[in-house]
Amino acid sequence: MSFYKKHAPNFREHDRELPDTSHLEGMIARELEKDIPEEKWWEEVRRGKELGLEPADSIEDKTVFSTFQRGELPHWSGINTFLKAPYLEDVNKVGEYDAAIVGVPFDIGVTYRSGTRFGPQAMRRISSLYTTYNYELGVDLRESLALCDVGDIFCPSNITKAHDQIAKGVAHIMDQGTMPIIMGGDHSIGYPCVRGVAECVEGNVGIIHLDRHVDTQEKDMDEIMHTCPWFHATNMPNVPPKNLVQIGIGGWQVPRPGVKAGRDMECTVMTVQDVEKMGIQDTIDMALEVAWKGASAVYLSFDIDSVDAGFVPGTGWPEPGGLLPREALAIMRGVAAEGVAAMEVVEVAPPYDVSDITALLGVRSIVDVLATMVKHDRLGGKLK
Ligand SMILES: [Mn+2]
Repeated sequence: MSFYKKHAPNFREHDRELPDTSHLEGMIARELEKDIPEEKWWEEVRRGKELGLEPADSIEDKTVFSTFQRGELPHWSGINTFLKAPYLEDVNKVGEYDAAIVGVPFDIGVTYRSGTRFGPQAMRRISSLYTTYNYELGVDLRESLALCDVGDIFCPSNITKAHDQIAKGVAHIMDQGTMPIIMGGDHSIGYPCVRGVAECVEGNVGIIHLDRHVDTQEKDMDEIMHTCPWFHATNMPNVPPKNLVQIGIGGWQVPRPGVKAGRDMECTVMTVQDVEKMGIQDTIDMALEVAWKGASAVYLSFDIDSVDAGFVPGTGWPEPGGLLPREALAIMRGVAAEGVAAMEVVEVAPPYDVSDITALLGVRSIVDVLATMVKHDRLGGKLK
């Protein structure tokens, strides 16, 4: 008897009717792709040839080639804005876009490892690894979202002055009706970012905050460090602490002064074990209920260290036992489906990163939130 027959002695056991696979996300998503337009892609290709010249004669496939690269391809080369979105040098025109990426290269609010000042550039660089299309969601950001990169906020080495610059920059973007996507920077920037957002919102702002650390103490070593943003943010009249939800908190790096302040503020805290017990959907539902209660906007703050240290070596206070990347992403997508006014990704510190994996997760959180908001009609419409 030949070997393969020993391996499968009765092939007819598998000769049954095939199972129905049409309900699989994988199958549904494959169908979704056919309804996505590709106009903007071809526009980009045309622009590439116009500005970057027709390719050399020996190039056989002349459809996507230009002599000088002006578009997405090749992924490894080119000038890296976030996702190769247009660089908007004139910020007076930011209102023409649905969402604006803004870097906040600031890290003098750290209490251990520095390096998050390089976070925005690392995320921009590795964002070139991604296409603009997401399989499961069936969304192509290039086709459905006017996205720009406004570059970085000019941050001086003074916490108060830098915070004022950040609040002014974020408020400028919000004020033009554009969603700010903030790439930090250390977590002290959460305070000025929310300040900028809260200035532009009529009504209350809730905060959904993924972190291992509470970040709710008033001062740390006499300054408003990255352990302090929510104490100050929730002192603003339209940012009630009762609308602050913290997810992923726990472990051995939570300062007791912050816990004490959080107790007084009556914010909501969920540990990793809470998330595990409740499951992702109940976590999302509870977070949304609390953050949106009486609020007219929600701010999303993703501290990359909310994720287990094994996945995010490039951060200032890595801690084992955090969320899995897919849990953090699923929670953020669930939050984004209801719409968020602005989002920050903080504490990506490239000097300690390995193979860009920390920066890559930071990028992923942004594109997932953007695509989810597009999918649920919470964002978009300015694309011309
Ligand atoms: Mn943290």
